[in-house]
Amino acid sequence: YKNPHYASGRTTMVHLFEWKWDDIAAECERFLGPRGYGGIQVSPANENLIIWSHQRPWWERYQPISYRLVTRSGNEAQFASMVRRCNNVGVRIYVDAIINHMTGTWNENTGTGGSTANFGQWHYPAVPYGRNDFNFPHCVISGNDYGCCPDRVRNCELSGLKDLNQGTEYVRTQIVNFMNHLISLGVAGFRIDAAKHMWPGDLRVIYDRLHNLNTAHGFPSGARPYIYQEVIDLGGEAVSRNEYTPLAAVTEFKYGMELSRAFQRNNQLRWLHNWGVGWGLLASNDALNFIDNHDNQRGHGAGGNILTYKQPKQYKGAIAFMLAHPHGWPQLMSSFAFTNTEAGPPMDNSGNIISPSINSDQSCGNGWVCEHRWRQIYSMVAFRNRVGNTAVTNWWDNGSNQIAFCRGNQGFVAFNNDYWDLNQTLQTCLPAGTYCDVISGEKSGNNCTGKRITVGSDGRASISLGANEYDMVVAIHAGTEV
Ligand code: AAO
Repeated sequence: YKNPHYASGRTTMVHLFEWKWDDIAAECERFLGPRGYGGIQVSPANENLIIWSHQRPWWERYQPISYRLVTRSGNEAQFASMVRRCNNVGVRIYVDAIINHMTGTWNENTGTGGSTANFGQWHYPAVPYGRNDFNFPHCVISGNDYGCCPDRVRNCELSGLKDLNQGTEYVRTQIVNFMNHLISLGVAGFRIDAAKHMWPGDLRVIYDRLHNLNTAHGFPSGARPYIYQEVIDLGGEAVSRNEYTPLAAVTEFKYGMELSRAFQRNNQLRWLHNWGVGWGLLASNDALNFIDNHDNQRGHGAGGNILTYKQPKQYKGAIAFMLAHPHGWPQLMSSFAFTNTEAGPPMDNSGNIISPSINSDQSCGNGWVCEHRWRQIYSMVAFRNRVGNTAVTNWWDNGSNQIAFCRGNQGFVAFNNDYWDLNQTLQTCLPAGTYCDVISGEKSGNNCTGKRITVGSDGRASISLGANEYDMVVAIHAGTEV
């Protein structure tokens, strides 16, 4: 369950938060496939409660009302077509699976597919679930429970969301059928929402009943779905992430927290020389790494000073470090712009999601940020694909916030997060030649729209990065010779 089954040479997935299935299919074909992206985490695919009392917030999708594949992102036919079109261009789909709970009590009770429920009676006829399928006696998780009481974290409700009992055969069967349906449509895996709120033993049973990935979609025979479990564990938790790594991969929230701290100058970059398990991170293959996610970019979940698109220079620096460094499996965030932390995606008066428009400079419009289309970000995805499994070598730092390192003889990257310029001759480990920096510009034909960096026969190059430059990174790799 720890292999994403990316197409050959691909390494990185992006969360297209709240995108519609038809738009994702088009994005696979026109951008993600050609640019070397490996996969997409899509928003929950199953029917959720419509919550007009909060102007259709983004979080209504975390309130399932059935396992029918009908949401604001599209219906089952559109979902199936998206998966096929993306797989055809080498881009995998991972579904955010909400299996811990069903929607809680609201005055509204209609879902995106027209199903209804009677929450007070724990009655969800479109599955169907009834009272016996939920944990009993009824209780709600309080903030203190996270520090003391694993039973309460697992058996009580998360924010009043009706808490399914995965210990029962009937509930397991409904969940497994739902997930196997998605596998039959060609998805490559799942994010397991709120995994810490479910018992590892129950999850193991569910995972082991999942089908192999669909060979008709290009997966090798016998391939198991990639599973990454959402477990927030920054330390001091009653439920440890180590209870989940024996099952499958785990979301590494420490990754973005520590890099956000460093790139906001609350820790020096030089300390990143032993980034990885030396920092208390999960083992590389167990870790799904990211800077921000859809929760902590707006103060939900494990909040606290996480870098986002709103601080672009520091954010692009942290992302470049993540993509240049070999630890773990990276995930990028692709957002819609927001000020109100509850606000849903761009939508019309009927609540229909408005598609992103694509500007002539490749950026998005209509309220979509599309971080994955920022040159400094997609170019580092290509960098990561190119350097493969090579090790970090020739670490250099100035004793402060200027650092540089090589990836084998394939890539070189330097960062300047100090208040003064970087001007150094550094070992790049690359063969002699002139390379195009993929941060300040890109190679186009035999031309370079950014900085040219000349590597001598000794592998050394003169590197300049002004403190006030637009970006704090230079990156060159094999394949960018001009
Ligand atoms: C909405 C309304 C609620 C209403 C509820 C029911 O906002 O007012 O009661 O509906 O009708 C999302 C939204 C929720 C929303 C929900 C359903 O974020 O606001 O509730 O949809 O619509 C915990 C879980 C974690 C969860 C996170 C948000 O452990 O699994 O809360 N994330 C996922 C999704 C998320 C979604 C759900 C789960 C539900 O990614 O989008 O919710 O499907 C501690 C614990 C964490 C805990 C946090 C927050 O974290 O360790 O496990 O996350 O508290 O309660 C420091 C600490 C860190 C601590 C953090 C916050 O950073 O180091 O450990 O502070 O205290």
